Amino acid sequence: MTLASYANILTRYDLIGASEVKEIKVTSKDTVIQEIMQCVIEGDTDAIGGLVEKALINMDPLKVIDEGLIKGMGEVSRLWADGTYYLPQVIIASDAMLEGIDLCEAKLGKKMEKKGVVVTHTAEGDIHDLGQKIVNALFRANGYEVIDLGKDVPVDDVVAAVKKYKPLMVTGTALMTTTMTAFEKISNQLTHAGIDIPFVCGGGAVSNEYVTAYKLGVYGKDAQQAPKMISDVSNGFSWQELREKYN
Ligand code: B12
Repeated sequence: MTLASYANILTRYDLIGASEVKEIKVTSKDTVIQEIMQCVIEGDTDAIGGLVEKALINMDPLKVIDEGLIKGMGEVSRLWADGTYYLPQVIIASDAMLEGIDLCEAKLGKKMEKKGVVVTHTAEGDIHDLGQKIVNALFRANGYEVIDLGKDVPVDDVVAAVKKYKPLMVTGTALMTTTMTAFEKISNQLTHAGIDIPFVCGGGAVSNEYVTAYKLGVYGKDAQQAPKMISDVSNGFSWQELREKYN
């Protein structure tokens, strides 16, 4: 049998059925910020670098992260949740976001003296590390040294890092109900070792109710809370006080 037409020979069948994005629900009055959000949403890794560089000429890198990159990625999560986006689109969107974050971090990182150390990780068995990467960028942007343990980090490695680096606080990100249980194990081991620092846990899988059920646990709903929380810890807040203020 001969093929009547070659028009669809390179069709991405995994994307067939993905409806066009009809309405973007995030907007900004600033044209460059709007374009950056659009780039993340469309996963445009060719254009994102130039636009972020352009924004950084006269804009605070933190504003570019908060209002452009994070908001754009938030919209991508919404489009995934309502079935408009499929995984390939989410992945290229996250590539674009991370490229932008790297540029903002490069601009911010060098000029600040470090205010203290924080250990961050994504839960054992979990490779969803976008939230952790945002948190890392915000900590660095605010002058903290980040010991980034990465993703899928064994419980014992988190505990060992806390013992080694003696951070102001430790954070965890979990996006799966099957992986978030690692947090309670970390809390138990730290408590057993007599370590009494805040363990701020976030990510789509966890909730206030879950995190506040174990010792040291403080629920981090939004990455933007992370620098505020560590600043409070620098000012002497215990994990109980942090919990009282934020949860
Ligand atoms: C992107 C994505 C992926 C990417 C991950 C890329 C990466 N490098 O992270 C890829 C394609 C690799 C992937 C793989 C899988 N995924 Co996935 N994925 C998603 C998706 C679409 C978006 C998640 C995301 O990145 N959101 C954006 C980030 C920024 O959000 P966030 O991490 O929650 O962070 C925010 C807050 O929570 C908070 N926060 C986070 N951490 C912290 C920490 C602190 C200290 C603070 C203060 C705040 C904070 O701040 C951030 C916002 O400001 C979700 C669906 C969804 N709508 O959420 C599914 C989802 C998480 N995935 C899911 C699954 C099942 C999988 C797979 C198992 C699929 C498979 N069968 O292979 C694998 C996982 C393999 C593994 N072992 O981990 C499920 C999990 C279900 C569950 N509840 O257990 C979800 C919910 C999809 C679904 N509805 O089924 N996935």
